[in-house]
Amino acid sequence: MPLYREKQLQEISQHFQIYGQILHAEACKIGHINETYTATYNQGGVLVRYIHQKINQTVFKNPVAVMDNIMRVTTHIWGKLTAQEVPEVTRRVLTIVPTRDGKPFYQGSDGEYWRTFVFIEKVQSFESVHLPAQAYEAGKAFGLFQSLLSDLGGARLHETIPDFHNTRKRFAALQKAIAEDRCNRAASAAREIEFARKQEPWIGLLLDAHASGKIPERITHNDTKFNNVMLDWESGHATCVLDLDTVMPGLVHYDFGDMVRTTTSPTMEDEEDLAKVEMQMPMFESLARGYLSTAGSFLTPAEKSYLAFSGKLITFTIGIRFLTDYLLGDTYFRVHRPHHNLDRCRTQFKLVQSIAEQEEAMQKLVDSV
Ligand code: GN1
Ligand code: MG
Repeated sequence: MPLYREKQLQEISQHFQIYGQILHAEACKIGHINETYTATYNQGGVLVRYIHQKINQTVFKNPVAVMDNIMRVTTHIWGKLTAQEVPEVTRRVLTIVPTRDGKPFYQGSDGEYWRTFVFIEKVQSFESVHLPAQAYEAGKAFGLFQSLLSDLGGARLHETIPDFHNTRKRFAALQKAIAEDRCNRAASAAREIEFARKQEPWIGLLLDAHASGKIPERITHNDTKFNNVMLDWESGHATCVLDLDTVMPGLVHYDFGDMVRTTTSPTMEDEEDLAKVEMQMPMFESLARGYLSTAGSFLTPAEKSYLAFSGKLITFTIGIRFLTDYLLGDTYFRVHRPHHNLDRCRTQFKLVQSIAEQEEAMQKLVDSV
């Protein structure tokens, strides 16, 4: 990490209510949006770690609202788990470290927003799933998350990114990017553009089902990719879910769909060898069983009937977001190589195809659980 960053983190760390001195910090490469650092502190001879994170304001226009949601959600979950006498509650929900003036964030003189979390030790996350048991754990953890928030009182949570999973609007944004073709990249993505256009007939199905009152709004995580689940080193069980920036009102399908996207194919999100990308039924079965073990009690039959479809829809939605960003010149998702967003889009579209081929069988399986 460059020296100026170390210096900046030293300065930022002083604003949080942390005992001891910061020794060093490492940049964490996971995640496409925020800037994250793991910092080690010397607390009277004992080394303790914290997470410092800079909120990406291009993506999150209202960081105060983001932190307000996160405080409410984590406080609520902590209260419920504590009342249930669940052991080691601070490993099961994120703990925000307040600033010295009692706020959940620190705003620097440059206008940037920083926040700090307690680092959860002896857990790890993975970019892809190796075992069905891991898919089960992911489903169970996010189902529990939704279930714990199903009775959150007070005002509706802030929509930290309006229309985040609105596939119709995402599709319109893609159409616009194609028409403008600012970076002269449309020709290199001709096949993907054609594939995207062909899917248009079904992209509004969930939005319509919600508009007609068939499926309800709930509180959802909205970014349930597998690397946002922390698994205990020893037991392999999920302890906690991360990345709460997009917790807001949504449909349960946004969460389940993104889990299908990130737990059922053995590959990473940017796998270039498309032959390896496929929806594997044993993974899906475990995912669905895990999810329904915690969310099954509150889901309505109508909600359940769209679970397999949601996998296809959300994978497609993220695919067109990658494609749009590629056409716009990679301004949203952090990229690590040329055409990275196009590669990510191709992987998603291959998975969409694989899900479409097995959609009926997937839904049958959900119905049988
Ligand atoms: C972004 O930052 P990260 O990697 O958790 C994105 C998600 C996408 C995901 C694709 C706020 O999440 O919506 O599904 O990349 N988050 C935001 O990997 O746009
Ligand atoms: Mg995220």
